[in-house]
Amino acid sequence: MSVVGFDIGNENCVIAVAKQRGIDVLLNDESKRENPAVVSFGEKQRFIGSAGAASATMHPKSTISQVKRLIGRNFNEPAVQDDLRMLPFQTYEGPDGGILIHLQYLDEKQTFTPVQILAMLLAHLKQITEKNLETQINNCVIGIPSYFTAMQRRAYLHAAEIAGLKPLRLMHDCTAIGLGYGIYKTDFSNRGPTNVVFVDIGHSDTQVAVISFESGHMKVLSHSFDSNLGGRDFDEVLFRHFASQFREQYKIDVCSSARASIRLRAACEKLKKVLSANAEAPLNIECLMDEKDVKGYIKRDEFEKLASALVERIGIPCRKALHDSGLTVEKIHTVELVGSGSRVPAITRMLNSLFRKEPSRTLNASECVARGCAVQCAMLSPIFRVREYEVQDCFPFSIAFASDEGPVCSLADGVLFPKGNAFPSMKILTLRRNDIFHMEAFYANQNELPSGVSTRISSFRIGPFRVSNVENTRIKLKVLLNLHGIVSIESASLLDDHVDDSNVNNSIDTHSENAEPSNHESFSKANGQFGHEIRRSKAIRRQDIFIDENAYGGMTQGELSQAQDKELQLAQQDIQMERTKEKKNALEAYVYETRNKLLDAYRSFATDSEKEGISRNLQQTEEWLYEDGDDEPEYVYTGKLDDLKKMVDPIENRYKDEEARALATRNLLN
Ligand code: ATP
Ligand code: K
Ligand code: MG
Repeated sequence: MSVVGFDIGNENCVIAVAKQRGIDVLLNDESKRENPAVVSFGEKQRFIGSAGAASATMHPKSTISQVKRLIGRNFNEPAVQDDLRMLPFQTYEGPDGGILIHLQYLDEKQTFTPVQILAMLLAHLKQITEKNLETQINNCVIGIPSYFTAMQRRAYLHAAEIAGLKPLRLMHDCTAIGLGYGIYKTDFSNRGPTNVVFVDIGHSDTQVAVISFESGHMKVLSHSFDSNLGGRDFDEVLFRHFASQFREQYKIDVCSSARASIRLRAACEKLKKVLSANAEAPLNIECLMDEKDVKGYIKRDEFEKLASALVERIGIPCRKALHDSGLTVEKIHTVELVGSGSRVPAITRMLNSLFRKEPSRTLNASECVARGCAVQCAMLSPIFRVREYEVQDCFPFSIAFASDEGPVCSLADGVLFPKGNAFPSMKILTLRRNDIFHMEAFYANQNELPSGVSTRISSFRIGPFRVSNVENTRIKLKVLLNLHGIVSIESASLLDDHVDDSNVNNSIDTHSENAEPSNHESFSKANGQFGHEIRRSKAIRRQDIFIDENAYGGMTQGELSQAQDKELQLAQQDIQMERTKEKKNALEAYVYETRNKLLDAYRSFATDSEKEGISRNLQQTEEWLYEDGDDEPEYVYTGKLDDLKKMVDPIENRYKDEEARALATRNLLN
């Protein structure tokens, strides 16, 4: 069984695996540790990861990147529209309000959901992992932003299922980072907890968490974020700067050309990276537009001025995380800076003055999420022994429940899990109802969510059931905020107080019920707490009630298996094309090899006319490969190879016979 952690970034994905001696980050076919989050549809096959990034400029309209921004979101959200404007592929609103990606592939107009694209990416990462480990994998832990809603989390689970993966946990990125940080560290003070702020600045977002460490235990005190602020925004500042400069200087409007925009954006990203290490940097792009070569130049000071508002904005989630943790700056021991977007030096300076200490970079900035996820996977895997370590995460949004009769919880506005609630967590809701009823789970506070995101989670139909005496009957709901951060009603039961004691049997639950809503904070403790305060020990008859959940924006089983079939079909096409390429290469190699042998090994075993005939055929095949035979089905290449072999094999056989004879003679002499 495998123990794998995946970091799915908006720009880069990282794979980490746990081995007995520690955590390894896997290399892909190009020997890179980072896999671009890109799926590119070429002429006849898909290119994913590094290969996808390489084919992006060739097929801009059928190259899908930044799918993390789109997954589990609605087409009409303003933030989604902002993203779509910058992405070169075509999108439409789906019938459920989601996003559909349209592109031309294999001579057809094809439609994919972001879930399907993410599944392709995950399947690619799975393939790299399996090749490296030389075994099949299923179990994994996948990092997600803490600000993901239930709809986004479910979308990840669906994508994983389509890709043939089974996430044991979707883990908040910063929690994974904290785990990787805490589990190996042995020098925590034993005079109280060590409080660390983690700041992860990625491609499109910034996440902050305050985590308190003690030996054998970590507790996330707060999560906060800006879901629209990352490295790409710094690129955009440079892009706008140079686009306007080139408009004046060269009279070109870069924004009017998709290709030129992609190239200038890519050049600006490079420029930004150069500025992280140098005080100034040049920009040169040949033939950017209208056959014009462009030149530019910028100093780091000037870039920092252009980007100063962005740098300031990073301070906002930092202050919020600190505030929500209930700690003051003096109580923070360390600030750990991760995510490749954090390499801009001005960010370090801002954090230094905000937290009044130099941020540390003791973690591997681009690998720490995947590494932490691999550690978590090892902890959750039954075959792996990991030291005892408790991870307590907290959930960043308030979750409420309402029924057809209004809010159901005793807390304000129906909130059952207030913001900051530790999870996984099980809570009990007790209601009085006499017939089938509906419940709705939703995020209680729109302001806690990224702006414009829907607050809907799920609706539930509970029943039918029959109650004769409402006074004596309660409906008990077990509500679970699970390990993935998805809330659901796990079970509903009807409890009837008026039962004769002599009727006690298996279906009777003799524990008393706590006041509503009762708290069972952490998963491990949930089971033990039930019988704790027995106030009245009365026989209660229990009957399970059917729950029908309708998850907002989820996929049906039918849609899932359809997507699985489609993915299989696409994967087979890719494999077929790879095989065809191999066969073509084999033919080409045979031509060269045989030509050399004719001059060398075969020289004295073929007649002149045989040599001539074969040479002519080799020549023809070579020319054909470069012209008409450049793009043929597999059987054509294998057919040609067989034909050539038929001519060459007799000579090869004579040569081999002679070799064998010579060897036998040598052996005889020795
Ligand atoms: P996210 O976490 O937002 O989903 P991600 O994990 O893919 O995205 P990272 O790989 O952490 O993101 O960071 C990518 C960003 O880091 C890009 O915007 C890239 O330009 C930026 N970056 C990489 N190297 C440097 C550097 N040397 N200086 C400045 N920025 C850099
Ligand atoms: K990453
Ligand atoms: Mg990241």
